[in-house]
Amino acid sequence: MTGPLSLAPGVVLWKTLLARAGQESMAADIESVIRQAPLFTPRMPQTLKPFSVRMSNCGELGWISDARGYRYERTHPDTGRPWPAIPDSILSIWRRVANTAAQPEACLVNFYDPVARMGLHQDRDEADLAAPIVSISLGDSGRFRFGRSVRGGKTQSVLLESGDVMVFGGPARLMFHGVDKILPGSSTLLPEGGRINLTLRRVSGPGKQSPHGSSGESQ
Ligand code: MD6
Ligand code: FE
Repeated sequence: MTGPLSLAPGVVLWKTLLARAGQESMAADIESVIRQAPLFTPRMPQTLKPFSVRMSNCGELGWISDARGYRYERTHPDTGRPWPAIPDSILSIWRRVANTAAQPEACLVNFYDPVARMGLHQDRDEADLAAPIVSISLGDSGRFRFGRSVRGGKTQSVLLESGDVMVFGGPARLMFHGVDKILPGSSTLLPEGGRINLTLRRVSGPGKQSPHGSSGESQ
């Protein structure tokens, strides 16, 4: 761990915040999440083109994308079951770096095989843009590109390696970003290879309580 590096206003990178043992126990926790909530293939709402990244979620709310659009749902699109709880190993990273008393409501699990990538996008399906997004990387390294708050602005890229944690908040909260490339074989953490990225988010508006199974007053 080399302490927080400020990459741009609102973008902070904690290199190897998780040492190998912490990465291993978090990978085991994610494996258990995926056993309960299997990876699904999201599709672009208009074209129905499948994403190359497969996804799952834990937490009260999970992000999905299909013909009905991008949105948060309380249940898995294939199994219909509620998402599993966010494991403590992941919550404790949020508490260390998010700098807010609020708890995350959603944890999106992205799984990249060696040829998967994620196009430039903004994360703006959340009503609460005051809270940061905390991103945790496990397994193979990924080249993460981020840039200005408008499409077409200048971008820079950074290699996200296993155990790295990035915080995206404040002026960076609506910045365009994506993953250009996975570096196969760059980590021995995941036996089958690939990269896992976790993004922890607040979803409902600031000041609202977590919905906790009530009738969904958020948004
Ligand atoms: C990834 N990350 O690293 C994709 N979004 O695989 C994201 O899309 C992301 O890292 C919002 C904030 C931080 C992120
Ligand atoms: Fe994103």
